[in-house]
Order: sequence, then C-alpha cells, then structure tokens
Amino acid sequence: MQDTSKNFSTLAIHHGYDAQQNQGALTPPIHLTSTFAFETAEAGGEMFAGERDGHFYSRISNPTLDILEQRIAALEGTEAGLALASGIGAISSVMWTLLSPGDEIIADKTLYGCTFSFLNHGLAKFGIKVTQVDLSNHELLAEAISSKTKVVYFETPANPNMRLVDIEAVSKIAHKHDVKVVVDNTYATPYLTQPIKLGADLVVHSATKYLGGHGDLVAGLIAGPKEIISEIRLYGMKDMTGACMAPFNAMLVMRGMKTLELRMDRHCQSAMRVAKMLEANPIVESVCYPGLESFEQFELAKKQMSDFGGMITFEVKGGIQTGIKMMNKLKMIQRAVSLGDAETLIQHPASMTHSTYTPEERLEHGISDGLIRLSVGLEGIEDILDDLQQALNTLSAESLLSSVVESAS
Ligand code: 7XF
Repeated sequence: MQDTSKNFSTLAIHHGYDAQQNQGALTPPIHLTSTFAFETAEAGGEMFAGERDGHFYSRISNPTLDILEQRIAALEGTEAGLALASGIGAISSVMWTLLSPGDEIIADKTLYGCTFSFLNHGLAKFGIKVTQVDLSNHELLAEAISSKTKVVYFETPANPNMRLVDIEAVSKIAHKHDVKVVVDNTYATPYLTQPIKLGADLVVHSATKYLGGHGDLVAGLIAGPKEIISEIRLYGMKDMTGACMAPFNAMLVMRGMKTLELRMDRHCQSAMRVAKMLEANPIVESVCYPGLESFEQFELAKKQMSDFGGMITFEVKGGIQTGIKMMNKLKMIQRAVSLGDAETLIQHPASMTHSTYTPEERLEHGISDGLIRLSVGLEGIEDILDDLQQALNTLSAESLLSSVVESAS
C-alpha cells in the first residue's frame, strides 16, 4: 500500500529495500537464480501448496523483482505489483486471467498496434468477444456493456492519437455492472496520473518506456489489489504467458524509476515548448498535445493529469509524403519507434507502430495516415527545437519553390 507520508521520488528510490538487510549494499543485489533451495522437502511442498511464503522458481517470483513490484505498487497507490517481460506480456497475462471463452471485453477505440492485434486477433480467436467503442462517449460505453462484459480496457493518453479517457467516469459506469477497469498508464506514468486512485482496478505498463527511461530494455509491470495480482501471477503469468521479467532488467527498471520524477518534469516542460513551436509553424496542419488550449480534451487533461507528458502528434500540410520528407531531414532526432527515452524519437504510426491495423481499421479507429508521433526527449530544448525547425524550414522552402515553378509554368 502507498506510504502517503513519503514523496513520489522518495518512494521510487527507497521503497521496499533495506540496505542493512543486504550487507549494507546501497543498491539491491541482482538475484541471478532460476530456482531456490528448500530447507526441507516438506517446506518445498508447502510452498507449492501455497501454505508457506517464499520464492521457489523465478518464473513465479524472485527477490529482485519483489522490490520493483513493491515500488510500482507504492507509486500507483495500490497494494501489489507484478513484473513481466514486456508490456504485451503484462497485458496478455492480465487478460488470460480475467477472461474466459464467452466473456466480453470493451476496449477504447484507439489502442497501441500490438494491443489491438492481441485483442482482435488473439483473444477473439479463443471465443472472447472484443468490442471497441469511443470511451470518451459514456453513453456508448453504457450501451456496449452486457451481462457477459468482464473488462473495460483503455490507454490514456491513447497511442498514437493522444485521446484521453475520463478514468473516474468510466470506472463508475463499469463498476455499476461489476466490470473491472484496466488502464494502460504507459504514456502518463504514475507521476502524472494514478488511475487506481481515480477508480480503476488494475494498471498495466510498458516499462520499456518512461519507467525504464533509457531505451535499454523491454519490460512490463502491473499494479492492483493483492488478490487479483496473485491470481495473475499464479495463472496468467505462471501458466499462460510465462512472461516473467529477468532479474537484471528489474535492476535496470528500478534504476530508471529513481529519476522518473526528474525526467518527467523535463519531458513535460520540453514537450510544451515543442508543441507551441509546432502550433505556430504555418507548414504544420494540426498538433495534438494535452497541454495546448486547442487540445479538444484540455479540460479533462487538466483534471486528470498533473502535467501533460512528453508525447505529441502532429500533421504537416501536404500529408504524409511531406511528413516523411520532414522526418528524413532531421539530424539529431532519431527515426525510431518506442518512446519515453532520453533521445527524442519520431515515427510514423500508420507504417510503423500501428501497421497491425488495416488502412480501413486505422480510419475507423481515429489513426490518420498523416499522423507523425514525437517522443520529446531530454536533450537541450534549443537543440530539439532547432532540429525540428531546420527540417520544417526545408519543407517551407521546397513548397515555396514549387509554388513559384507552378505559377511560372
Ligand atoms: O511490449 P512492450 O513493452 O513493447 O509494450 C507494449 C505497449 C503497451 N502499451 C503501450 C501504450 C505501448 O505504447 C506499448 C509499446 N509501444 C511501442 C511504441 O508505440 O512505440 C512499441 C514499438 S512497436
């Protein structure tokens, strides 16, 4: 449970670890072991029967992961956590635990590409009905819920188009029908939004992103009530996906989380500057950033997020062909998927992260082909702005030139 007497960073740095219990080692040891020796054969049997606490195999639990699990629970303000091999490992372990054939899941209209794929091509194949609705329309949600609905699932902000979902309002509706609410909190992180405090039941993360923060690992985390986390650990993760996290990665994620607050403050500050610069540029058609007054859900963003994050999407005039040209002119900013790293990353969702959707599906799910996604990194803000500006300037010069040529011919 969250220790409310402690500041966010204090929890991220200290929670769940006592150096004096570990020969004074300031940072937690990495328990590189697949199995654990039992004191007696009876003790082993009791652990397997769930009658005695302790670690017995690292696909189920490990002391290094245990600290990370306590930390994510503390940061999300809930009882328990679970560390997994990837974000998709976390999402799939949750779903295999909460859903059975014949059940229904309602997901938001816009989801990260492989989550969309897991739901529609994975769960659906096993007799689970997947319905995607725009969860910012609460009437649509109420209409979609049936007696078979077990889970409501969404990302907020959503990858890639930044749409927000009102966690409090959706949780109220879902709970009236005894439906569990699972929120992918990857974009906001617990530093900006704590879904469980707003009524959600479970939080999932791609810890590959802001929590790890350095682009050097793939990892997933889940947080929620002890009882559900235990079920996910002993069924979804242990038997269904086997997607356990490696102890070395747990150490890297914990190292990243120590500076989450500092990094997020910088990501937010820089993203706001970038969003304003883009909005003011005549070659830019539209910008989506929750901190802009022009953002359609600006009021909800202010209510639900303590700051507005490091992710921006935008479109340039001339559509994606011009957008691709612009991406190729960048000198420092890296053309890469993933997000939340120190490096500023740019990518084209339609051909990259969301290419698991058909073009028709992308249209239906609000993912425009012209969209460009920017993960604003931690470099000097002037250098980020300069790189974007020089790339946009080349487009302006080219379009000016082509209009001169057109008018002369
Ligand atoms: O399994 P992963 O650790 O890669 O996490 C999956 C995942 C889950 N939820 C959200 C909101 C995500 O953004 C992701 C991964 N997204 C990356 C991206 O959008 O760039 C993946 C690169 S293909």
